[in-house]
Amino acid sequence: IPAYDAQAIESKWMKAWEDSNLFAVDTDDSKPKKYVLEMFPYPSGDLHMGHARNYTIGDAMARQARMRGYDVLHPIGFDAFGLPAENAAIKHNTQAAAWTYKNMDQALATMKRMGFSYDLDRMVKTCSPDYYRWGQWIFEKLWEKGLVYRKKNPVNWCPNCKTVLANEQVTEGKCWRCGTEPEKRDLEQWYFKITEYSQELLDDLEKLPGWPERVKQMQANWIGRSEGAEVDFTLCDQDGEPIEGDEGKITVFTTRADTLFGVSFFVLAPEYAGLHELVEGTEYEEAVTKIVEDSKHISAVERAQGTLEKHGAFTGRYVVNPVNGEKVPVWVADYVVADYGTGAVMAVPCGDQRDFEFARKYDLPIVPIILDDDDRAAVEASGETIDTFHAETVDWDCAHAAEGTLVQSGKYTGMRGGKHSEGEAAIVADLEAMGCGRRKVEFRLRDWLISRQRYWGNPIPAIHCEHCGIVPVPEDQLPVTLPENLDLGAGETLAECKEFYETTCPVCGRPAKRETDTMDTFTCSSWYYLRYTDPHNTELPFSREAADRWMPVDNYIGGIEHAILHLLYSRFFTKALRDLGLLSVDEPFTNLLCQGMVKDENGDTMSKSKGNVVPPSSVIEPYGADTMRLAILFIAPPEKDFDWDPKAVEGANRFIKRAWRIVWQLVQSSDANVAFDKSALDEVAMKLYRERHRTIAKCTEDFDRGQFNTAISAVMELVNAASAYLNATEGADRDKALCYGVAKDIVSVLAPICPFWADELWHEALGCEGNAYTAAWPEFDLAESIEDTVQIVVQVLGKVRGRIDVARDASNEEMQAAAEEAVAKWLEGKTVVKAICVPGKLVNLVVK
Ligand code: ANZ
Ligand code: ZN
Repeated sequence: IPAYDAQAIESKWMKAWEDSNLFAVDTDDSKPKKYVLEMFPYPSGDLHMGHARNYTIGDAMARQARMRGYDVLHPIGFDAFGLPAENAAIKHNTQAAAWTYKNMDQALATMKRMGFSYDLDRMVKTCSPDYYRWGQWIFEKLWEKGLVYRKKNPVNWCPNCKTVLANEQVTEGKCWRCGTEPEKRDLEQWYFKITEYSQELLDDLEKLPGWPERVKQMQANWIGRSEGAEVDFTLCDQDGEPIEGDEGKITVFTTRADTLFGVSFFVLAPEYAGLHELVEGTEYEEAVTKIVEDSKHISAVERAQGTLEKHGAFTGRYVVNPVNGEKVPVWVADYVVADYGTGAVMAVPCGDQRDFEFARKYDLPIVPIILDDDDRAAVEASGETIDTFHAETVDWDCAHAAEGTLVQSGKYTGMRGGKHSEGEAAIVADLEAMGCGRRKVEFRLRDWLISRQRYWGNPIPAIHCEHCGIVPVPEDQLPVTLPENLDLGAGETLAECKEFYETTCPVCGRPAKRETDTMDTFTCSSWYYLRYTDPHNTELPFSREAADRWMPVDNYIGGIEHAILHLLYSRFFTKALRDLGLLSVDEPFTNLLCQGMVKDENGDTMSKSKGNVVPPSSVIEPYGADTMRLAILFIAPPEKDFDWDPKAVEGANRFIKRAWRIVWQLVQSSDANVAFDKSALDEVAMKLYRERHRTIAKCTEDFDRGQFNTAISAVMELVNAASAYLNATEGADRDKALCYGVAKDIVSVLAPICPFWADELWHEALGCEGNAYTAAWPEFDLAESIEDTVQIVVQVLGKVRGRIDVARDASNEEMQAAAEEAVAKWLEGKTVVKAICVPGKLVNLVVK
């Protein structure tokens, strides 16, 4: 038996696969398609363990799908624009492109070394003009469709990254990339109108049973749909006189119109559009201005969470409550955010905790208008009724009653209150009739701010002309290419690069200025999976035919950190491109597998700064890529985190070597030319035969679910069974066809996991042509794994007296006869009056 020499085998097959272009896509319409995709990497350096895990999972799936007869698309590329390249270029005084291409080459070499079955002819690099050209083209199509617009708005500006951030990119109040707290700046920026799709993005989550529940939940929360109503309040001054000179009303969004009788004050967001006019020149202006200024230093996310101390000031104005004509003071406070609802809130401190805290702090009235069941019971116990209940204030220490009975609420008193309650419906109906309220659905999702003031990204294809306004770059002039000679080290930006921005207006021909913002790199990763279906198309980003042939992606594998941003943006792009007539599907990814993290031996996340990174090369060099792949898949189910364990690598390596030996031994006892004959198998051989069917059945099912660890356990059992067979038949006759068949089975089921190992055995041991990769997945029949006999329990008067083997299909009479024989000594001198038979389980003999 030849020794297992991982390095020699792996370099031999790596070259052979490349030479024969083994992983080129067939595009064979007669076969069902399977699109297996791993989230493409950002080329920040060589691959790390997290990548290795991600791609190993995808590769095992893709390879197995291919063996099972699918036409498989399994591509890779690079998400190559972005700040790290720019920062590295500044630091090392090189070009961002050079840094990026060097890293991509390095990562690619490791991918090949790992044996990943990518069709490299379909590679997409987002920084290459033949890709980003189509990103610009899509931008212009979306623009034509009204899905792109510019707006001046307070935006999140990261002072460290020197660019604006989308809402989604501010996580826990910090820049998602560098952790710096963003500032608010009023800037005119480009937006994608993702909110046009809010409802569909929410509804279609139901079309995704193959996604983890928690990811769908996160998306649903982010989209944040709320059903409620808008209510109009008339503005007035201290004496109840209507205020002139403006619209004269303030509209709020509320999910709790049922609580209108409990409104004891009003709160505007510090950014509320009409706020300044309300207080201008009054004694309240100073205090209000201070709140406005101070709130700029608190992120909208934190403000919306409602956990911070609340600050506010009275504006000197009032509004009239439409349901009871009462005058209510208007405040400004930082816990109300500008970009939700109308930026104004009717405060009901008895029902809303934020309003409650604010009322306590500023000594505003808290009028109980809704009682929960306990409050109600207490009221009734004191002899009062709901109708007569009267109280000016409460002695509670927090807001009560998300749901309960309405009190002190005019004709609505006694109705149920709460979200979507009877009381809410009744009040909204009346407001609608009075013309001062209407049903409203709000979404938390905001439009996607895509402008970035950074160089290394896709230039926004627009031109600013003093005469014609902002016009798109004509299609035949795309792409707008990035200049390569920017002096980033000296701090030069696109906005300072004359050669780039000086241009002429495509409409009037006068001198004009090119847009210098680039697109958020998340725009590049929102459609790369579509470009893979048709990567060389020079007429379109992809043909509809190609997209429809391959989409949706059947298995998408990547990290949970993309649960919101990337996945939501990609879903939006798919829907928008569908509506442009470019493809047919509604959703891009049918099944989503979020792989767990690889942590260090102590359960810490690996990072360069902690110095605890285990590079893939530290396993590949001593043990080989197959061992690495096996270890990664065996150590834990793919969606679970695991702590890196060098022992797992050793264990995987031991198993590979053992399986190698067993396959060779089986082959040496076999003859490929002897036809298999089941009836020739003795009981020892039958055991191995059954194990073979069981293992393949289990592997097939587990691979489908991505549960490689249990599939590998099953293969280990088959290897054990083969070893047991070889031992039991030492020196005796072995079934030649069975030995060959099982050897081939072991190689086949491990081929998606240990592909180099498998191809070496495929050729050298099994003497087969071609590759295990293109061979068929072994057939199985679960029925063949079942033994013909079963063990059953024999009881006498309910006590276990023995166990016997009976034929699986034995009749009750046969079971009883066998049972009586087995426990004869317990039956001496007695008569069996009855036998209770449970087929496959037990016989209970009732005796006298
Ligand atoms: C009166 C009320 C009474 C409210 C009550 C709640 C409870 P969701 O469910 O998230 O949609 N609200 C509206 N706009 C706001 C803004 N811009 N900033 C801060 N809060 C705002 O929340 C809707 C509720 O959040 C609305 O219903 C409003 O307070 C508040 F017992 O109105 B409610
Ligand atoms: Zn012009």
